[in-house]
Amino acid sequence: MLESWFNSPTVTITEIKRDAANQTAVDAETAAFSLYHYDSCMFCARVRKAIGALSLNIELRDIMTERSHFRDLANFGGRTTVPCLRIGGEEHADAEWMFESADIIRFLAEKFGAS
Ligand SMILES: N[C@@H](CCC(=O)N[C@@H](CS)C(=O)NCC(=O)O)C(=O)O
Repeated sequence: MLESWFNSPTVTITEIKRDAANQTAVDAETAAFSLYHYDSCMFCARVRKAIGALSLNIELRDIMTERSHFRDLANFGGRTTVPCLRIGGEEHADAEWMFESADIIRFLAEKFGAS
């Protein structure tokens, strides 16, 4: 049952492979993203799976192993729930903090998935 939940997509994602030039362009865009997560969180695992399927290089920030990530999430994101996608902004205060695994997966699939 757990496996069927994990594999039940909130959106359908087709696995993406890009040529080098396109991957470099996407990498430049996702350089401004980071995913706050931890290993044993199932909601985080579902987002990590989508990130892998979309061939995205997004920095993973584990809030359990690095307490400064937990503090940043709480202080700037305003919640301590993971997963959370931090988007853009030179400073944490300027970033957008997107919560909810389904919203994050939908956002990434719409932006970087097969059109
Ligand atoms: N509906 C949320 C659920 C997220 C959730 O419950 N995350 C748990 C970890 S698996 C969490 O962060 N709990 C700690 C807290 O709520 O502060 C989603 O799909 O992202």
